[in-house]
Amino acid sequence: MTGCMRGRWWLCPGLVVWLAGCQTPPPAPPPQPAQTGAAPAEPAAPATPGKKLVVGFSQVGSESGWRTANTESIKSEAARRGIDLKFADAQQKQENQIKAIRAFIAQKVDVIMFSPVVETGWDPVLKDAKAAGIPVVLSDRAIKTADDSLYVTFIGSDFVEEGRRAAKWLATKMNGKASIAELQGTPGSAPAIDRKKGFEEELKAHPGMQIIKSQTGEFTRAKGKEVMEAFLRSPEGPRIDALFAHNDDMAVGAIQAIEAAGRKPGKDIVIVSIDGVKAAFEAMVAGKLNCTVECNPLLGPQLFDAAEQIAAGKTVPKRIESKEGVFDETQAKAELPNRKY
Ligand code: GYE
Repeated sequence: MTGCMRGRWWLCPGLVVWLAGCQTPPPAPPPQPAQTGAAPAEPAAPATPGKKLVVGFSQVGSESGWRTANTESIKSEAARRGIDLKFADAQQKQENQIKAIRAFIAQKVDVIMFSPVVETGWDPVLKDAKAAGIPVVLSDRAIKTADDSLYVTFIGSDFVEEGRRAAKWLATKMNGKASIAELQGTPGSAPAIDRKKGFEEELKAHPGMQIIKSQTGEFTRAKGKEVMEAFLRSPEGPRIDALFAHNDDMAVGAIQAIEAAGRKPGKDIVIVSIDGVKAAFEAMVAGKLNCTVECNPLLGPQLFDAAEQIAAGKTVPKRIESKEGVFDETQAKAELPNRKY
């Protein structure tokens, strides 16, 4: 018997209507009965009034300022809504996330959410969640799967677009000519893969801009610093006049390495990164970072809106995008007091 026939609407192919790429999701349509299968479907069981919603969340880790703000948004929003949140930190390890998800299945939580550290390798555990009838929400990072029915919705940013925005800004700033060092995020993660893709896509329009060094800095300050030191010591080091860091933390680490090497970050080496955390705005105000492309970590409200709708048997969009902008050094001072993370 399929989940559909048991009235588990979130398992039904074709029921979720909105497509990837929608900037502003239209208002949620009224609850619908399952539409596939010959037998009349039972309505999805709504959450029992008065019963606390139980949500299991497996977080990537605490690698960056972005992640700290994301965790805080999730925890505070759950508390505000009286949701029973079971939170597990995977310390950047997929095996820990798989263990946490299995524990949530055993505990029969109402909804499972997780931020997948890497894109692949999730099908077996998500099949178990599906078999147990527990809906899954992807938070911030997408997965690669041949079976989209393994999750209900993915809530997060368009990382390819962020990469494009970073390259567009850099091309204008450098007049289409640059020797770029790139600090990549966690290997195999959606933001590292997609930000690189978007950035390189945009560079094609600017033949004078080339990536001459590229390596992972694991999304951390310490690794960003270490790898930038190595870049600067390499034979290509003296030619580097621009840096693209996949997140602000690595850019902040790289700034230290650039200063230690006797060069001026923000001037000798123009720096663009992604996230928009407070430390990036402070570095811009200090003239050491040139631009940050915003990636909104405050996903708690959107995540729990979705969890509550799912538990109430309502349809949610398959893809929910967070809204974000681009801020450069000319706007940093005015924007700094508004930053919430
Ligand atoms: O950019 C980075 C964090 O998945 C969007 O993960 C997130 C990324 C974010 O470690 O700072």
